[in-house]
Amino acid sequence: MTHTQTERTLVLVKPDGVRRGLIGEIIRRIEAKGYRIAEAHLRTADRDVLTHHYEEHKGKPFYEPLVSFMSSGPLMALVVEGNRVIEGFRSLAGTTDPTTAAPGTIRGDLARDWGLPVAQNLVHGSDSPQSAQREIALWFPHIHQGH
Ligand code: RTP
Ligand code: MG
Repeated sequence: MTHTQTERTLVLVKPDGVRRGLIGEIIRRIEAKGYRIAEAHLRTADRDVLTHHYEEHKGKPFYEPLVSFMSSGPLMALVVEGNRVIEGFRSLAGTTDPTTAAPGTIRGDLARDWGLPVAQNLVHGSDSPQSAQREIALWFPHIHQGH
């Protein structure tokens, strides 16, 4: 396999991950995979940043519970760098629903259930290069992305 592509993605350790003391375990898995933490910032997100972050979900039934959950305590925002890390981190995280996320993934191993009314699934990862660029600019506005 010769296809290599160094990328950056935006990862959030969501408030459930911070509350449960899993920042270290999640970063350990990211680093063990060979990715590099390029930026890190612990903060409680306000509704303004979350409105922009989740604009694709506006109007969906889980939108308001999602914004409330995501602003319920500190979260850890990370810029993670590595070979094809956008797709790779999504794979490391597992599918959205922790119940069916594969064992070996962050959500499959560590997240417990849907945590109704909204999935409390420990992490977020950008889903495309366009999302990654937009989300890194949103969470780390001082970074120059060079394109
Ligand atoms: P994320 O954006 O957080 O990385 O997760 P994702 O791509 O796997 O899932 P997405 O469809 O983008 O949904 C964003 C987050 O909203 C919550 N959610 N709850 N039906 C539900 O109750 C529901 N659907 C989505 C989850 O926290 C999900 O990660
Ligand atoms: Mg998503």
